[in-house]
Amino acid sequence: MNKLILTLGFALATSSGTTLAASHEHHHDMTAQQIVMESAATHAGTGILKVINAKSNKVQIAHDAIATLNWPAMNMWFTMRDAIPKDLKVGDEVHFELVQGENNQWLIVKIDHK
Ligand SMILES: [Cu+2]
Repeated sequence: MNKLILTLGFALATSSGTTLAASHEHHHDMTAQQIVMESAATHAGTGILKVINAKSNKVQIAHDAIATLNWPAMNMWFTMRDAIPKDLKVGDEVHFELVQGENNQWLIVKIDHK
């Protein structure tokens, strides 16, 4: 969560009223807490692990509906930000957390047994 820490650091550094970069001016009236919430944008989901592809570090999950994303239940591939936990196996019920990474790709940043 380096990005999160950097963003929060930026908010604290700029809240003292010194120079504010033009590209960040829309954050000017936000509290540090609001900036953290916006930049985190983590979505939680649950589902069943269908396929594990260790080589590409991807998993396919039959996920339940994710209300915060307006997603219906579906079968979907996700890239793991970190290594796939070794204790997970196909058929397991899982809960996970998603963030949108670069190239708008959805990354699982946390996954565990439900
Ligand atoms: Cu989906």
